[in-house]
Amino acid sequence: MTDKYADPRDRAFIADDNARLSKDLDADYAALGTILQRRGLDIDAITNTVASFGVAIPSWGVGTGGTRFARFPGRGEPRHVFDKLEDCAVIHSLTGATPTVSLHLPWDYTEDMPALRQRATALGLGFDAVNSNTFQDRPGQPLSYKFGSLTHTDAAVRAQAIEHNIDCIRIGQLLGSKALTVWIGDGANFPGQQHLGRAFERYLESTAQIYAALPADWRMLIEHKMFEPAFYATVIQDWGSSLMAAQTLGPKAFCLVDLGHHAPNVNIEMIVSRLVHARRLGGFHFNDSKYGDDDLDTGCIDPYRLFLIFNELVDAQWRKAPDFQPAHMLDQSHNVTDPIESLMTSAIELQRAYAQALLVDRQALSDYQQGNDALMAAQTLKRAFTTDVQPILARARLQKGAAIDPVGAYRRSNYRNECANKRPSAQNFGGGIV
Ligand SMILES: [Mn+2]
Repeated sequence: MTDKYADPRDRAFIADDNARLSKDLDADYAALGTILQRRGLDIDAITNTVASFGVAIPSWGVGTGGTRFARFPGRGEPRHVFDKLEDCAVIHSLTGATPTVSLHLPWDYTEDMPALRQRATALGLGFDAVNSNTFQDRPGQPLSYKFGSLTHTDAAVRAQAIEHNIDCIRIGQLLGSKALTVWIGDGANFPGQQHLGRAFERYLESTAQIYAALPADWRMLIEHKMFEPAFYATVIQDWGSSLMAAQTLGPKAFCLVDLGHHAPNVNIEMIVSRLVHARRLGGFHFNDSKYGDDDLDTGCIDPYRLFLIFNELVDAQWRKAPDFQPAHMLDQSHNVTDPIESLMTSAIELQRAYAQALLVDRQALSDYQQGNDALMAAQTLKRAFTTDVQPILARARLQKGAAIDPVGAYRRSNYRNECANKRPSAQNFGGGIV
């Protein structure tokens, strides 16, 4: 490998990289096509469906996240939101799977939001949900969120947090965003510290004021989280509280499922199914975890769980479930990898789970369920999951002018080296575990 830099967003560079790999891909794709044909599946139709899948990149994900203990900065990290956009464009150019960016405010605040939108448009990117941040104090902020924000006992603190969320909506409108994601760190570290019922009532009062400021075509996404930073009780700790809040607020409020925000071994696909039933599945923050809110790369620990979640999503599409339009967003924290490589890998893993779920023989599964044939029902899912869909994913990218081998192409481009030269190391990069 030489150190020569090539812009990984350049179509000619990608086409050149693909040229080395396209012959093998053609052979693999034809072979898989034959296998799927025997199962009554049209590979091209599946490839086109996979190609239409998109997931939003979290702006905070393109920098090194860090843990509660330390943060080890990476080389050439983005210095501000404009740099973050450039990195997001690299991810989208190489994967063809990440057409939008999800911003975090005030981390991504800039005086000139219209210029940010212009730059995004020039890079072929749009904006998904904006995320409000009332879980930390920013410099010069009059009142502290140390003991809560939207649920604080002091009405003045609640008013400040409400105002910030309404600001986020205004900024989101300037960017063409259509949703506000609300996650709060509010809760208690000790039994007795907080009146559990009253805190929830204060949450509903505060969010009702934010909800009232939503434009007609906007959604409010309520993100639950079982623990951290509150280690005894969080106000919106699970999908039950989230659903109650959404149903209380009104038809524009939905539940957002962050895969890492549950107790270990919780059946997340079951939660997805219930939220589809309630018509309140607003979307996802995808990541993976072994223990808690680990924010590891999507699909790196338990790809079968990810597949089972997509199985529910494809089932909902297949049944034409009403009000079913979940937002797909990544929410990861990268500590030991190049964030661009991790985010590309995660976007691809989502497409993999989606492709596998599209292979499920739904009529057969339904018949096995009806006949109480547990073994064959389970095998029907396993057969789809164990099919190597790599040629479908690569072909979907190729069709869109993206890379057959995104990580390989990225490394050959020397983009990170170029960033390290161009971007003096960032001291105040906004990031964290959310
Ligand atoms: Mn999240």
